[in-house]
Order: sequence, then C-alpha cells, then structure tokens
Amino acid sequence: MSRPLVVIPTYNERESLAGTVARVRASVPAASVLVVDDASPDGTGALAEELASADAAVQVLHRTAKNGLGAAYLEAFGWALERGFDPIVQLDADGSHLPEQLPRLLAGLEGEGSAGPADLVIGSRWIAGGSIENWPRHRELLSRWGSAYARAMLRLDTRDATAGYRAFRADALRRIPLEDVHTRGYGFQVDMLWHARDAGLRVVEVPVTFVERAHGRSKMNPAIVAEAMVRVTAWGLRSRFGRGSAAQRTAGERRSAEAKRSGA
Ligand SMILES: Nc1nc2c(ncn2[C@@H]2O[C@H](COP(=O)(O)OP(=O)(O)OP(=O)(O)O)[C@@H](O)[C@H]2O)c(=O)[nH]1
Ligand SMILES: [Mg+2]
Repeated sequence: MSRPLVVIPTYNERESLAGTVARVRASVPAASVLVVDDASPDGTGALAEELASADAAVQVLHRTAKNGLGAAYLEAFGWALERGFDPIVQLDADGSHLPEQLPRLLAGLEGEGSAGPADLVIGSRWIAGGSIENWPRHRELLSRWGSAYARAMLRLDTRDATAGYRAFRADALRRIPLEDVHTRGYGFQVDMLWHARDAGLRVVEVPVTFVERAHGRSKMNPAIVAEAMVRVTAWGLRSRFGRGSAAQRTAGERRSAEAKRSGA
C-alpha cells in the first residue's frame, strides 16, 4: 500500500472543491486525488481541470450526467485498480470529511491501535470519539436511524453503516463483485458494506468528526432515502428466506441494470 488515491465525487461543489483538494494534499502529500465530476452545471469540472493542471497528483474523470454517487465511485474504483493505486479512499468534496483525519483512516488499514490490519476502514460518527458538527437534528436522526435499520435488517455490526469516509485496500475492492453493486445514492455505502461482509473482509471503524457543509447544497433527497430503504428492506427480507448472500440477491438487480443498459 504505497500509492494512496483519494476519490472525490463532485456535483456542484465549486466553492468547496479547491479547499478540500488542497487540504488532502497537505494532509497526506503522498496521496493522489481523483475528482469524479458528473458534468456539474456550476463549472466544478472546469475548476477540477485547473487544479489538475497545477498539480500532477490531481486528475479528473468527467462523466456525462448526474448519475449518483454510487455510479461515480464504481467508475473511479475501476480506474484506480487499473492504474495500481492502493489504498483507495472515498471522501466528500463538501468539507464534511476532514482531510486532516485521513492519516487516521490509513493507519487503521495498517492495524495501528486495533487488533490487526483491516481491509476496509470506515470513518465513523457513531463510535466513541466520533462526532458531528453543525448537523441539523433531523439529519442526525435520519442518519442514526438509517444506520440502525441497515444494521438490524442485514445483521451488520458496523455502527456507522452509511458513512461515506472510507479507505479500502485495493485487494479488498478486487474481492468485492463490483458489477453486482447497483445502488446509486447513499444506499451505495450500505451496499458496499454488505458485499464487504459477504466477501469476508475485515472492516474496522475509526472515529471521525463529521462537519456540516459550509457551502453549496446537499444532494440528499427523498428519492435517495427511498432507494436505500427499499433496497435494505428487500435484501433483509430475502436473507431471512435463505437466499440472502449479496451474490444471490443481486441477480434481479443485475438483470434490471442490464435491461436499462440495453435500452429496454
Ligand atoms: N459525481 C457525483 N458526485 C455526487 C453526486 N451526488 C453527490 N455527489 C457528491 O458526493 C458527495 C456527497 O454528497 P452530499 O450532497 O454532500 O450528500 P451527503 O453528504 O450524503 O449529504 P449532506 O450531509 O446533506 O451533505 C459530495 O462531494 C457531492 O458533490 C452525483 O450524482 N455524482
Ligand atoms: Mg455532504
């Protein structure tokens, strides 16, 4: 693990992106950055290009339309694995994930302060030492409730199942069948976690401080919450009927994704 890559998905993050990228580069100078922009109307993609031309460690993937955080990450994971990056980190552009705490996630992969090395480290708000700053009460409740629901339905033991600040070993990502991950919104985080558990990966949580965005708008919306709820419920119910492994339960999702791709 000597070529860390920090993936930053963006949609309309013009005011936040430059600061976030600079802070990542200052916090872990060895880390490269990949911005994955979904054709943001506010010009975030052009700004990302400016950052890339000023710093060879910064690169940009441009996607043609807003297709959700999950789709952006999946494309980035493929890109990163092809190029030999390891580990691969997920980090929001909006300032909610502190780049200054990145060394803590990377240390977690190495096993510092815990029993042993991890395959996936999750920056957790809901374990001792974790916290939130300036988050509206309703968002906190939604997040805590969402995590508790996913934990119960899927029998996960991760406290912060929807957390988006994560570090994966490249090998860990290779062991997850990424073609079976179809959740587009923030349910993507739960989808990946469940696949990680199924693949027998060692998942460790380290405490982080989650700070409400200072600029721009949240992309969270009722459709994203509904997608996560419906899927977690379906996976949980199916698992109770004995067809619950991540590999088995995605057959239907794969078929519908294929149908969509072929324009059916
Ligand atoms: N490429 C891409 N990035 C996205 C998309 N949706 C959200 N993002 C980015 O993913 C990160 C997280 O999105 P946010 O809007 O902050 O959503 P959130 O963190 O779940 O919700 P808040 O707590 O309200 O901020 C940010 O960097 C967004 O710009 C998308 O469809 N495509
Ligand atoms: Mg956010």
